[in-house]
Amino acid sequence: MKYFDKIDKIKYEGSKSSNPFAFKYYNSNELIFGKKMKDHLKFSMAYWHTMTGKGVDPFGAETMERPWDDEQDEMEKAKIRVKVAFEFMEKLGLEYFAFHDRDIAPEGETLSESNKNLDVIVDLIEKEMKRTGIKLLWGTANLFYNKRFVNGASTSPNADIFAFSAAQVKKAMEITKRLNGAGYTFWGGREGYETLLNTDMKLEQDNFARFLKMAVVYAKEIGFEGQFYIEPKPKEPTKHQYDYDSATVISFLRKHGLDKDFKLNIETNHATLAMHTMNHEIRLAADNDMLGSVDANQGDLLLGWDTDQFPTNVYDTTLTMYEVLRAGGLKSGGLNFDAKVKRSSFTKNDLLIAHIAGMDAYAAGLRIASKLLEDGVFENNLKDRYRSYNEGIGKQIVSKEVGFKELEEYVMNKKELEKNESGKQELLEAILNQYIIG
Ligand code: XUL
Ligand code: CO
Repeated sequence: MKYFDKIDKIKYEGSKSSNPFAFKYYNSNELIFGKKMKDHLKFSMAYWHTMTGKGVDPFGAETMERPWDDEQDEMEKAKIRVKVAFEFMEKLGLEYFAFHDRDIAPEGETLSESNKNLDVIVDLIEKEMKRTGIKLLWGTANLFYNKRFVNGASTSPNADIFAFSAAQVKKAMEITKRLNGAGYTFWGGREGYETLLNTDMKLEQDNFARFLKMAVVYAKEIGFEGQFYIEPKPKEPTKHQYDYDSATVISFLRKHGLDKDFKLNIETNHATLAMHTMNHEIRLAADNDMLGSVDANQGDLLLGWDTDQFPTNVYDTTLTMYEVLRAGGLKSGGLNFDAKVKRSSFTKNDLLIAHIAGMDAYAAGLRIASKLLEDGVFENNLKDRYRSYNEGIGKQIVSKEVGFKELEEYVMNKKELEKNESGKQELLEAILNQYIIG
């Protein structure tokens, strides 16, 4: 049975189109810097929000109309969802997807039962991937939903939970490898704490590093060559998440000698919860050679929690794509819509429309960002602003030829220092507007 057969495959109709089921800006094969738009953007569907998200919030029950979920048996439901997922991705021309183990198959009473369920569903997914050519961007394990993870997974004070988590990740890595996943993501889930009154933070963080090392060792053992990612998030579900932001994760990985084995999967709403902009987070990762992938969504700046909305803010998508292009693109990564439709957007067609809106916003952002880069708008300004480091004393500082004594000597009897110049922020913001509005 097909669930989206009343709507044709979504096509590009251009910015004048009023068809809600058409792309206005995303023209998949259009070349930008000699590369197809779709290969710059590598859009991915998040199985958890799109296939299993039901619209519950702390105040209310499910709202989503998902006719394919009418089946009562959990395994049957999981099988139907595979078909729906691929029908949906084909309709939109989404070439990638991402999942947690528990999104695709129900959890059994034992790990062995859960693994058997997974094997059945992975068979089906594998067939659909062959049929459609759709690829797995990354896999992951859900180490936060079940009550056993109440005190964390690899950072739980209970070693049995550490063991269970390891076994669960082992299987999730195996199925990711089997499905040729380009990556495997570790999002902290409940790896964090509420109060130091009951927490041995050092042991918990060291255990987290031990866990990641075991994953690296096991990947080598099974020949999994996908990229490992860590996804920073500052808070929620715990007050102090250990993977707070890019800077925290990078220093943690370096401390434990894991920085060559991981890159970052940076999520827009997590960046803003950490009081950073998304472009800051990406720039920091890229400057440290750790930009991996992007969880594309947006938060609501008036709310203090992770709303995971579809990205429609073109200002933000422009600056995100600017950083991605500036960093030379996403290699193994892509733009994964870790985004859910609003609780009140409950029809199945809202799912299509939300993805179209997100894809269009990113396509528009990509186009604008490529022009900004091509015209050297910000890059030329940077060159000019920092030019004092290309000659004279600045050059000597950069090439480590001078220390405090030489610098003292340089300024000691100088009556006038080189004049400071305007940072031109408003001018640059106005130019950015010109590029966005056209
Ligand atoms: C949670 C979140 C996760 C990860 C995968 O905020 O972003 O969905 O992306 O576990
Ligand atoms: Co995410």
